[in-house]
Amino acid sequence: MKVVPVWAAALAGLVSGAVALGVAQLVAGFIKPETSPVVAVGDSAIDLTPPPVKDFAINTFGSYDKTALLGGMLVVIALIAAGLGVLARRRVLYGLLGLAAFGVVGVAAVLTRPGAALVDVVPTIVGVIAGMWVLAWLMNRAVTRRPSPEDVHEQQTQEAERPAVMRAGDELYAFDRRRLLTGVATGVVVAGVGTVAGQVLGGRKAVDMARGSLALPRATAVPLPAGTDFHVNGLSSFITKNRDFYRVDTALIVPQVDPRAWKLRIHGMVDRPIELTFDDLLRRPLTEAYVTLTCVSNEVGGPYAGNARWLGVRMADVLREAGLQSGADMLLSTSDDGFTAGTPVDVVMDGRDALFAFSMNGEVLPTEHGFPVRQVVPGLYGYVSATKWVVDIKVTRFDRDQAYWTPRGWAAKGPIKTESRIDVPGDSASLKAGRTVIAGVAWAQHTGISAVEVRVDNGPWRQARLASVPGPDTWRQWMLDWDATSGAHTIQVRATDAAGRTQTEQEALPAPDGASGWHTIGVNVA
Ligand SMILES: Nc1nc2c(c(=O)[nH]1)N[C@H]1C(S)=C(S)[C@@H](COP(=O)(O)O)O[C@H]1N2
Ligand SMILES: [Mo]
Repeated sequence: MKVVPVWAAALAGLVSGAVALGVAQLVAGFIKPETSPVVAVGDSAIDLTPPPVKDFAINTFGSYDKTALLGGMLVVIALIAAGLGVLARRRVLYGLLGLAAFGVVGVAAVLTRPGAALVDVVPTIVGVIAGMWVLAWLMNRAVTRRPSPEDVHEQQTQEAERPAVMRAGDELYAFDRRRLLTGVATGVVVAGVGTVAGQVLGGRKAVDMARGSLALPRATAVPLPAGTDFHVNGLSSFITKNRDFYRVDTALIVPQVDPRAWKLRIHGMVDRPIELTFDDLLRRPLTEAYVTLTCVSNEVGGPYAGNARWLGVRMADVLREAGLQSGADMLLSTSDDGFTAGTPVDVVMDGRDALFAFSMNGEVLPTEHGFPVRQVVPGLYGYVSATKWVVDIKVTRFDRDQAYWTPRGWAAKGPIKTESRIDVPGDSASLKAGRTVIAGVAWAQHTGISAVEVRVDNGPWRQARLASVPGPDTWRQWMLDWDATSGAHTIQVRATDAAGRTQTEQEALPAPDGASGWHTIGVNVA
């Protein structure tokens, strides 16, 4: 096979890898999308990220970084596949063994995913077999046999004066570029069709359609008081649009949960275990509430907070029906994709608007925010409460069970810390001297914000004006006029909650239980 140039062998390896993934994707489409080896390996990579690599882990949850993770994985896979092609140039068997080893990694990843079944390995195995076959086929196509030595010998003896086509020691085979390239083209088509068809079969379309055709029950419209929004340019609007709402989760691909198949099981330390269908949920008394979600991995001044109007069923109503047994202090909720959160029972039962929500800002819950049903609990960081695609609740105890982030170095309980953020001006902004506006949002969910103060260059604290709020569970806009004088300035903000506690100056990083400190920015006034 040495007559095959290195580039051609690498190309054959690359295409074999692509066919393996494409075929796996196609078969995964028939079973379920999470059984795709790429997704399983990526999800495992996310779950296995060691706690010390906190920064990486935190960023990995954001949706943008998932694209980066997938892209990075594909580049690595492409390099390995090309390498295996080059290896196959020595002996095809080496390349085939390499692909098989690849398959073993994929199978291991698939089998260790939460809720994995043996059948889930089928996409990986079929894909790898297809890839191996294509590699052997392409390497075979890459060469044509020159006339055999016998032919040559005959020719030589018959026509000794004619130059020999081949002399002893010469290659028996020649590289056949055209046949290889037509084979490569076929492989590319198979890989592409497999990937696309797998995606379509994967149910994304089906769930999107089910989502689109859902009629929401009429909302018990909660009137929003006037004046929740100052409409200042650059200031976070009181309601965060669904498409602008931050997204944080461990799911590499957004779980596709068909509402017609969805069930919520409530079991564990309850008198009467319950199973609810989506229709059951819609028929119950509904509650609508404005709640600001906050991520524990949000740094002071960071973007991982958003406010929406949620419609759903009070968790407490359903749990009371199941009958909570004494001694239970934790609700261990599980998502369709295996993520878990541990929520304190007393918080959910104390009368606040803790919801099984199916609507966000008047729309059916977007798929990436947990369709068909997610939890929303005012006052708790998302990682201990806001389970998206929720399917199971085990009523249990904190000393018996652990949720996803606890063994990864985050606190078991996660009450939200009072925080305030300066939205305008932006950090390191250049301003013109004169009258300008400093504005932002502050939150202390389920307690409420009663004051926000701002100071410039360590001067006296000045009271900011507060926008109105519908209740204690949302963030609150604040603003202050400022006569900017030329030079460099530092601006700081601090909030006081309705219980009279002023936000701590003590700086803390997000891990293990949320960032704290005063948001501080610098500006330049010309
Ligand atoms: N299934 C699932 N639900 C989840 C998570 C997750 O990783 N998986 N992350 C939680 C975290 S850490 C946060 S902050 C919120 C974010 O909700 P959002 O993406 O709708 O903003 O979802 C929570 N629910
Ligand atoms: Mo979070």
